[in-house]
Amino acid sequence: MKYTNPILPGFHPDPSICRVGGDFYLVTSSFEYFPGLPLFHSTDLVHWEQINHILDRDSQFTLTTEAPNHFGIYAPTLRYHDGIYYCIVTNVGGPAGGNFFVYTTDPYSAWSDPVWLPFGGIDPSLFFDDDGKVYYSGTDKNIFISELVLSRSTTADGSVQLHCDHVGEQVYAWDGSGGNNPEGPHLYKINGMYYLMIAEGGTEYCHMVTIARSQSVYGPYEPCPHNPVLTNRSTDLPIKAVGHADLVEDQNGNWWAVCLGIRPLGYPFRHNLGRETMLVPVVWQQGWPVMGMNHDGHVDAEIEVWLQAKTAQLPGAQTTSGAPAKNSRYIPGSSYTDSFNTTSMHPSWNTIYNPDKALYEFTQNGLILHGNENALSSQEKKSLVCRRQEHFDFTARLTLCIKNLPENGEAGLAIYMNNQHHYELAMIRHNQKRCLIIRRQIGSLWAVENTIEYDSDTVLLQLTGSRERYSFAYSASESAPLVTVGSGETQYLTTEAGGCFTGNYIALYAANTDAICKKFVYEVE
Ligand code: 6LW
Repeated sequence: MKYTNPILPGFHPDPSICRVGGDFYLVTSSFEYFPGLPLFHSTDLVHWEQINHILDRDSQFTLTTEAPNHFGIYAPTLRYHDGIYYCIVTNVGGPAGGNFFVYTTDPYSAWSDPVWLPFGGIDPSLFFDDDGKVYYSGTDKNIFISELVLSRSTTADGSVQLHCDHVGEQVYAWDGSGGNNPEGPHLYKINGMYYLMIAEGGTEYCHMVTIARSQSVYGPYEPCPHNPVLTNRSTDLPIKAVGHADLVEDQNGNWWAVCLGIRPLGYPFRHNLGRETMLVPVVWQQGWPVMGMNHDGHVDAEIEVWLQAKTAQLPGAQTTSGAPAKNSRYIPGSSYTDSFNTTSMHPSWNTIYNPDKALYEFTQNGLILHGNENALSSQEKKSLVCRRQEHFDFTARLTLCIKNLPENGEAGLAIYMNNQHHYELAMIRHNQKRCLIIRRQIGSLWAVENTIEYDSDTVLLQLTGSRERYSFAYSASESAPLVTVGSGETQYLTTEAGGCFTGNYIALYAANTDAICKKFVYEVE
C-alpha cells in the first residue's frame, strides 16, 4: 500500500483514532473554532471523509474569547466500548472550561451533552480494561492515571445515559524520558501488558512520542529502551514536529499510529497550515512498537508498506455503522464549491466561538453576513465564516454582493491566522465612495496597501496561496477579466510569526454592514 502524508491536510492536530469492525473514526482538536471536534470516517485509514462535528451546540461547550489560537477545545481522545462511542476532551479557558466526555451510540448523529469530570489539566484519555474497569489518563504537569466509575441508565425513549459516579485517586504514573512537556497520554492493554504512550518535547520541532509498559495499570512503568519511538527532530525529512500519537490495530492485525506533524514553508522553519494529521505503520518487536516505513521511528511524506497478506481485504471490510448517508459530508483536501443555496452550514465551514445567530444567516439565496461593529482585528464575536487552508497552493474565489454599504462598512475575503495576523481584499465605503482595498495586518503593524474605486454592488474576489505569497485579484463577474490588486508574504501569517496551536483559515467576513456571499470556490490542482 502506498500513501502520502498528511492524511488530513490543514489544521488537524492531536488526532485520536478508534476502530469498530471495518470502520475507523478519527477526531482532531478545534480550539476556538465552532463547531468543535471534526469527526472523520475511513475504511482504509488513508481516505477520510468528515461525517460530523462531535460538539455542535451551545449546551455542550462555550468557547472563551480570551486568547485566540491558544484556548478552546484541546486534544480529544476517541474510544469505542460496548456499543458506545466516547470522546473525552478539555475546554481550556473561560468560566466554562474543564474536562468532560460526550458519547453516542451512533457517531453520525448528535453526541450527548457533557459528563464533567473533576480533573485539572489537559489531554484526557479513556481506557477500558478487560476486567470492566475504566481509567482516565491526563496531563497535569505530569502524567496521571485515575479510575472512573461510570454507570448507564436508559431513558423512557430508550436512549442510553452515562454518569460518572466516582473518580479514584490521581496516580502519577510516568513522567516520560526527560523531555519537556510530557503530555497527550494514551493507555492501552496489548498482549496482557499495559502501555502508556505520551508526547514529549513540546509541540514544536523537538516533538516526540515515547512509551513505557507495565504489568499493572498504575505502574511501575518500564520505559521502552529505544525511546523516542517516533520523532522527526534533527532530520532532513519534510515533515517536522511529529508527536501526539494514538495507536490502532486494523482488522487484519496490522498496527498503525496517527500523529500530528507540520510541513514548514521552507527554511528557516515557519508553518502556516497548522499541525496536520499523519499516518505511520507500526510493527511490534520484543513487546515494543517500532514505527515508520523503514522502522526508523520517522514519519515520511510518502509511505509504501507491505502489509500482512490478509490485508488485501482491508478497504471496506465489514461496515458496522450502516449509517444513513448524510447529505453534507466533506472529503478533506478536496476542491469544493459552495453555492450557498441551502439553509445549513456545510461541515467544512467554521465560525469563531459559539455562533451568534444574529451574525450569520444561511438562506437559499446566499449566506448573509450581518456584520456588527467588530472588524477582523477584534478578538470578540464578529461576522466571520471560515474554512481551513489545506494546501500551500490553492485558489479561493468569493462572489460577494453588498446592496447598501454604509460609510466604514466593509466585507470581503481574508486569509486569517488570528485577529492580529490577516490579509484581506474587501469592499468598503470610504469618503462616500465604494472601493476595493487590500489591507494587511501583522501584529501591531497594519496598512491599507491599495485602494481602487469600484462602483458596483457585486464583485468576485480572488485569493491565491503559494509557499511564498498570498495574492489578491478581483473581477466584475465570473466572465470578466481578473485584475491583480496586490499580495503579501506567506511567512508573516505563520505560527512562528504570531499564531499558536491553529493554522490559517480562508475567511468570509463583514463589519458594519450586511453582505451576501453568493458563491465560494476552493480550488486545488
Ligand atoms: C495539546 C498537547 C499538544 O494539548 O499540543 O502536541 C496541545 N501536543 O498535547 C495543544 O494541541
